Amino acid sequence: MSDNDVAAKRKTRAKPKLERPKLYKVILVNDDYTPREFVVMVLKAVFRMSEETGYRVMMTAHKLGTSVVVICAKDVAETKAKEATDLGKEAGFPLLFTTEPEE
Ligand code: TYC
Repeated sequence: MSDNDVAAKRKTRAKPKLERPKLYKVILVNDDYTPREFVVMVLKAVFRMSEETGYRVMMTAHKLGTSVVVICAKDVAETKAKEATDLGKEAGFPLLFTTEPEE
């Protein structure tokens, strides 16, 4: 095989496909004990939400049971969910943030 043939072959060789990393949802779970204002404070502190967005996300969980907070990389989702849940725990509230893979 000549050098030219090798060069041509390289160009047509299939690139190994890099799988796009799966995205994860952070989910806020409603409970009967955590004060509404505390939930909004956590959403603002951990997820950098505005008061308005935090209130909307909190009220969605309050009314429907759960609310999607953010969709991001797995490690970020898990770190933030733990950070936010721990803030509730430290204050004596059962506030819960979970993660799940996006479809
Ligand atoms: N349901 C709580 C209350 O009435 C407020 C609340 C909202 C708690 C959303 C958790 O994920 C939550 N005080």
